[in-house]
Amino acid sequence: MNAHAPGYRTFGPSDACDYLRHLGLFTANEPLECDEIGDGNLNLVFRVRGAGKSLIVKQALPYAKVVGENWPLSLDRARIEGEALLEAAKVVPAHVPKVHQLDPVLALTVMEDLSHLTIGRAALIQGRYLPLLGGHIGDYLARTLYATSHFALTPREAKALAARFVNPDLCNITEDLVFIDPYFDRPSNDFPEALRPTLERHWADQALKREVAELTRLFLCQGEALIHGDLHTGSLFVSESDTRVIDPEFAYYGPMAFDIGAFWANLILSSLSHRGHGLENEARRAYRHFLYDTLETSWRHFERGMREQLAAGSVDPFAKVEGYFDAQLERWFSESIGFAGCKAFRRIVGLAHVADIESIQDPAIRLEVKEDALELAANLIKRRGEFAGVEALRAYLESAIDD
Ligand code: SR1
Ligand code: MG
Repeated sequence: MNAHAPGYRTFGPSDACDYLRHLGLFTANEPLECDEIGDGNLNLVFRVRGAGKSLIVKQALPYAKVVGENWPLSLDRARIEGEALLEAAKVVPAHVPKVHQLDPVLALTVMEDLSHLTIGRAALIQGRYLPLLGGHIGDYLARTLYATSHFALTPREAKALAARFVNPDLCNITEDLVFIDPYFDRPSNDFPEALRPTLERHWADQALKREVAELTRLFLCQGEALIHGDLHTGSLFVSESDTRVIDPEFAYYGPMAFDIGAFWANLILSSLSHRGHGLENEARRAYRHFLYDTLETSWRHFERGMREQLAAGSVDPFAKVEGYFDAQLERWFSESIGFAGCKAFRRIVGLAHVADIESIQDPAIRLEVKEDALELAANLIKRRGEFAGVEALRAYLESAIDD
């Protein structure tokens, strides 16, 4: 229960069934099966199955599930998530789950069940090839980010939209867990003691901290577009032919490159992690090739999509000034690399880790991968302005991860 939210109550499986019956999404007498399947950090997720269909009821808890009731969190994130999915559906309906109902009082969203697909992170750990993933994510990024930016909206329209997505609690999680805590010896951090000497070196690196401070400032101050805010591979449902982006509860008006960097960080961590997942040399190299193709394709689709939309019309009077949009693309590119570094660094040091690396069975390899991830992440952060283009970034990753 949350004293600040009249009408809110925490659901159990039978509440989820009754709720869907009440909405007429299932008939009154239809036998239903319901399981709580949430494995994320923050919410309850019920899958309700009837004779011919299956739906998801996702409900926010008034605290962070992963930590407990002593970390209260605004229930408004459920409205933000549902509304962000509806905004995305206006421009990329093929890449988000269909929303059937949004209930801000009960802090829940009823949506399409995508369990015929696989969570992106699990697919990458299994070494599955997803030939359309990079293009789909690049398209998703180009469409969602352009549509909510000042290239597509007047300043007044953008401010009205931004006002609906003020998300201080969830932004604060990112501010602390992604940008601040991992660069200091803080109690929320979680790392093996064997990593401490390496971390002490990074913590003493003033150049690294200066660049992280600048990227933090962008996250705090650069409200360019409605971003997903947590676009890691666990926020994707995938198959060989389908890609859906889920979980935009961290959505707010922020730097576009934060979403791009989040996706790239998770591809890079996957690439590093395959040292410990049993693929033979050639198979590992081939799989890394696929991961870098995915990164490169996501950027190419993003860039092409942004240029196409700009050519089709922009409300920004400077949009077609020679060199202006090219400069924006260059900025988004280098910022994406920097944010990728931050998102990779936090997954090694901070509170929330990634299964790609934690599931490596051999502790020595796991530690080695963590050391390498930190080194690579720090370099991406510090050297983000040095890459001439996505081929150069790819070449750097290929040379840095070459075991
Ligand atoms: C307390 S929440 C920890 C992490 O889970 C989410 O997916 C976000 O990445 C957040 O930082
Ligand atoms: Mg999530």
